Amino acid sequence: MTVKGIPLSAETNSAMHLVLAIVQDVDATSLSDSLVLEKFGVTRINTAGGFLREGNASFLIGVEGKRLGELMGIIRRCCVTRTQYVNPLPPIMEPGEFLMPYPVEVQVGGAIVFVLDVERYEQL
Ligand code: 2BA
Repeated sequence: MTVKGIPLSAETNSAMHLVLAIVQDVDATSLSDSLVLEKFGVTRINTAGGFLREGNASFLIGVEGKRLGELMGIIRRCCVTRTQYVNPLPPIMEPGEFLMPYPVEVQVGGAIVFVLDVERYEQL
């Protein structure tokens, strides 16, 4: 049985995955466009990284196991590793002390990807 072309058998449902991909803001539009073009169902959420505290984007993508490789290829192609410089938070200083903070190099991306097994998926 299918609903809008989505197989509902328990067997096929167990092959569904939810991919959570956290990507840099600059890559988000190209990733989103590519996924829609290739007919992946995708939800984009504006998020922020805990370390850099900069905006990034998180994608929720429900995908059948057989398209997982294709999906990972698109994410890999669209999301680029970049170097950023961060000014570390200065330590608490005593009066009269002076510290020149040096920026620290941090590599960000291409993407942080979590692949979760989906127990049940329905489009109601
Ligand atoms: P942020 O937390 O802003 O981290 C940005 C980059 O800073 C990270 O890049 C990593 O290179 C570095 N970084 C993060 N925490 C660090 C720490 N405690 N000490 C030193 N360097 C640190 P990515 O690893 O590519 O991560 C990019 C973004 O993906 C992260 O942004 C965060 O939003 C998310 N992320 C990464 N790992 C995660 C995880 N295990 N769970 C949930 N979200 C994660």
